[in-house]
Amino acid sequence: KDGYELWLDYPRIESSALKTEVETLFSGIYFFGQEPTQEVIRKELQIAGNKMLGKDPVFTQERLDRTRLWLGTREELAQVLGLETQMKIRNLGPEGYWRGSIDFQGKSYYAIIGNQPVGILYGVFDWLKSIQTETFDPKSEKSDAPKVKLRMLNHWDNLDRTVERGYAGFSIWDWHKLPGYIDPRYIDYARANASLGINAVSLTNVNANARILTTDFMKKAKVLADLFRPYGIKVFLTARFSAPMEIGGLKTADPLDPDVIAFWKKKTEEMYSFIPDFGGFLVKANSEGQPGPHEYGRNHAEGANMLADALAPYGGIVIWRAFVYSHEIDEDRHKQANLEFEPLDGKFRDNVIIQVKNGAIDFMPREPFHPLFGAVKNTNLGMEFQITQEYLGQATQLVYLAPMWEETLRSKTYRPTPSSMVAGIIDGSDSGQKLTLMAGVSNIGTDRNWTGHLFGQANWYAFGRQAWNPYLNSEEIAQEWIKMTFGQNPEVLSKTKEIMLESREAAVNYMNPLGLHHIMGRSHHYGPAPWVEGGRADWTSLYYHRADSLGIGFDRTATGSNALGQYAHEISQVWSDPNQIPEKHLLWFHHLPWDFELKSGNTLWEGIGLHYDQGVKTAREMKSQWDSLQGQIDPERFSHVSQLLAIQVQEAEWWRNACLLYFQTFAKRPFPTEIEQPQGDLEYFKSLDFPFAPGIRPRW
Ligand code: BDP
Repeated sequence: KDGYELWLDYPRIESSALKTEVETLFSGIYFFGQEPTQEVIRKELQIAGNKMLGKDPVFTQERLDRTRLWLGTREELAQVLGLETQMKIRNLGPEGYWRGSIDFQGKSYYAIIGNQPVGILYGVFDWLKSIQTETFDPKSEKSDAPKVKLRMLNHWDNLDRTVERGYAGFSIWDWHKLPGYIDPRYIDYARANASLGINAVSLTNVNANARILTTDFMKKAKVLADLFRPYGIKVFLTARFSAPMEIGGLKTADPLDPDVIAFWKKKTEEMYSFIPDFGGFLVKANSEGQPGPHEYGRNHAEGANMLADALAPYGGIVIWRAFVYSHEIDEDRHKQANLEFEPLDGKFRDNVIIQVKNGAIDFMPREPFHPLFGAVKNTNLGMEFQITQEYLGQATQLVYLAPMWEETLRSKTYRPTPSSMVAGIIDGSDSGQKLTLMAGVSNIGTDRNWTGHLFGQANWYAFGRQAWNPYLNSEEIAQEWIKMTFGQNPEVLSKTKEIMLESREAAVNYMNPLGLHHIMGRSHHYGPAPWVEGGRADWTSLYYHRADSLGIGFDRTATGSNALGQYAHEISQVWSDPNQIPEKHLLWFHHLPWDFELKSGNTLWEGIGLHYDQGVKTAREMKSQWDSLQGQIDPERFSHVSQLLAIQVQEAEWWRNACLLYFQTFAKRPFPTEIEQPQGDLEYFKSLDFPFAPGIRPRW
């Protein structure tokens, strides 16, 4: 087992009662409709049946006699459904499903029903999951529907197949061989996404190449869109704002220029001629050197609306990123998105959604939620999480990210209502927005196991589940994933779950405890480098930790940058006080003396030491927990994870030693006696260089 099958491995059913139930249902399957989506369901049942039961399912041609399982839409099954059930299903919306048993003419059938074929597909995947996790009960009914409209992967894949911040090999999109050659992986990718309800993908890097919008590349993208359509997945592409100049021969990309407007209209029209259900454009503009409307004295709304108008006739949308900051602005980077977007509230078209990272800096191991959530009233806001572990150990570390996302989604924003939280903004329940989005920056690549680290799969999985329902609990998601990935062994389940659930806090502890942030290696972001200085200030560690002889931390209260002022009053008031702010965010918002007293009674300096040390201890525990499972997990996956955990322990020690030795040069205090004393030579740590670290394009 090498992990290629992901969570769709469909192991043989062990429980004999369950096996009998499932065998019966697989012995007579009837499809009411014949759409392409039904065909992909048929194929999935074929795979699942063979793997779980060792035989082909029987697909029947007539709906009663030999049939046990019905698959169809609500309309197709209307005759056999009571009015109440019909209403219930109707209310689940286009992607919802219902499954349960139906008695008809003295016989009982199990039915999986959607309003649309894609709902049936989701219902089937959910049913197969219930079999894999041994929770299937033919007598009870289940219905579900996604809470977020667009559940999307953002690939940061370049056309040359390198992947920005990708740690799992190269891009799975083989642009060179497209449109002629269809890699079977494309289908397995679509199956995996559909099994989670992911219904949109942006194929290309947000640092975009205009070439993707040329006719040749549209033809390639069309092939992928055609393959993904039956799986309910729409294709989006990133649009480079300067494309009118680069591929359109224009002298400007000014969004108010008639030729520029005409260029985008024509491009969009052409796009829809190839991909009639094209999702739209994802745009990074005026950020980190990317072109945008500011070059022409226009604002984000003018830029986004111009594209939105081109897409509107076809039902397409613009996803415009709020990850904007410019080094020319002498302002705390934390504040820039709000400064640029709050004044534009209400100015964006209805088919524009602003995609906001979970935090205001950049996918740190822990960030307070982004202050844009709750700050605008009339702007659609979507969530952007990063599944790829740019700042969380890349592909050498096991860090289960769902608890981090859960923490953000459940953060109280106090706006628009006193009980609002981030989840209620992005799913529309509090914000009232109709267009809703959760995007995750993909961690997928050509590695045989897709994600580099086997446990990276759990993050892809968890992202899909939380995008479907942002209120799901990360522990339950972990449990599902473990059962689907490793089977039903209770010891494997309990130990693996424990490892996963403690992994994120461990990473925070040995990397960025107490609100420290952005102190990793320059540009590749691998390993500790709190000493990085020089060059663009907000790309250095010193800018963020501000350690000096007096103390450490970034003052973002009213005496400092006042980024805190961008949050609701309920938050800014409490967090302005270093004794009241949750300690996990302490140094994010406060510069404090080394002897500041923490809740534990330790000084800040001691607390920093204790956290780093705790992180290392947990990493070691994770490794020994895993190793105790030897013989209970197949050797290939066992050894893959075990070796990577050994690396993780070394990296945790490296983080602790390097950071503590470095911060000690300012604090000038001894390390707390309870911790393992940091070993090594600071100069040596500083000299380490990683010119070939993955995930960045070589900068010659
Ligand atoms: C940062 C990455 C950079 C991305 C940027 C973005 O370091 O490679 O281009 O985010 O989100 O996390 O645009």
